[in-house]
Amino acid sequence: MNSQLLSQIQNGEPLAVARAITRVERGGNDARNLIRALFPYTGRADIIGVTGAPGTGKSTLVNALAKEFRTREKRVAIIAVDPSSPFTGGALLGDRFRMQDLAGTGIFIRSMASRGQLGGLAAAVSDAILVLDAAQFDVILIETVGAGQGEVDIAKHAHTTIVLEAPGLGDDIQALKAGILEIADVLVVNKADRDGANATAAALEMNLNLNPDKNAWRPPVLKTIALQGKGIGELADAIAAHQKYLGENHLRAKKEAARFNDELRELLQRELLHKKLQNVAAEQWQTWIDEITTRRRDVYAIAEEILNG
Ligand SMILES: Nc1nc2c(ncn2[C@@H]2O[C@H](COP(=O)(O)OP(=O)(O)O)[C@@H](O)[C@H]2O)c(=O)[nH]1
Ligand SMILES: [Mg+2]
Repeated sequence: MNSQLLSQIQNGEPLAVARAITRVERGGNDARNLIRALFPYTGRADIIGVTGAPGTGKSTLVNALAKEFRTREKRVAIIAVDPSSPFTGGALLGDRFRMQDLAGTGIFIRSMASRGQLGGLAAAVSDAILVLDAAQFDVILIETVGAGQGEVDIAKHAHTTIVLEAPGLGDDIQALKAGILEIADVLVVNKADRDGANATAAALEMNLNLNPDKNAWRPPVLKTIALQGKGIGELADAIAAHQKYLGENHLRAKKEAARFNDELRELLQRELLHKKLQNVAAEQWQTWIDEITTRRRDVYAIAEEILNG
C-alpha cells in the first residue's frame, strides 16, 4: 500500500479521500488492502444516519446539520446513499445543488448509488465510512432513503439514527409503514412550516407511548424547517445528548459490535457463495435449474451437491 496515499487519506485531503472511496466502491483486492491499512486508524468518528421517505427533506436537513456541526468546530463528511437513482438525471442535479450549497464550507460530500457485482451497496458504504473515519472526520452523516431492508441496514449501523417525517399525509406515519420507526434515536418532523406538523409530531409521540422502548432512551420528537435552518441547533443538541447517553451506558461499543457482527456475516455469505460458485459453469447451473423445474431433483439435493463439491 502506497504510504504517501495513506498519509494523504489520514490527513483528510479531499482528493485522496475521494479516490479512496472510489477504490472501495470498485471492491476487489485493491479495496481490501486499503481497508486493511486504514482499519487500525478507525473508531473515532461519530456516525449519524439520517433516513426517511423520499421528499421528507433529508438532503436539505443533512446539509443544514453539516453546517451546524462546522460551526461547532467539527470536521464533517456526508455520504448520500440513493440506490434508486444511479448517477443520472434528477440525482445529479440535486447533487450539484448540494455541492454548491456546501462550497467553501470544508464539508466533504460523496454520493453513492451502486457497487458492482460482488459486495453490494451496503458493503461499499460501510467501507466508505471506514475511509472517512481514518481520514479523521469527527462526524460522518449518512443519508439514505428509508424504503427497504438494505437501506435500513445502512442506517442501523450508525451510532445515532435520525428518522425524518414530513406533515401532509394525515395521521399516516410514513416511517411506520416503511418499518424504520423502531430504529430511530431521534425523530424529526421536518417542514414544520407546513400545516399538520403538530399532528404528525403528536402521532409520533403516541406511537412512542404505544411501543415503549426497553432502553432508558426515549427518542425525542423535534420539529425542523430544514429549508430555513430552523430547529437544526436543537437537533444537533439532541444528537449530542444521545451520544452522551451511549457513552455513559457503554452502548457505543454495543452498537459497534452489532455493526461488525452484521458486516462479518454478510461478508462471509458473499465470499462463501462466490467460492462455491466460481468454478460452476453456466451450463452446469442451467442443468441444475432444469432438474429442479422438471422435479427430477429438489433444491436441497442440488445445494448439497454444490456444498460438497
Ligand atoms: N416547505 C419546506 N420544504 C422543505 C423543507 N425542507 C426541505 N424542503 C423541500 O422539500 C423538497 C425535498 O427535499 P430533499 O431535501 O431533496 O428531500 P429528500 O428526498 O428527503 O432528500 C425540496 O424541494 C426541498 O426544498 C422545509 O423545512 N420546509
Ligand atoms: Mg435526498
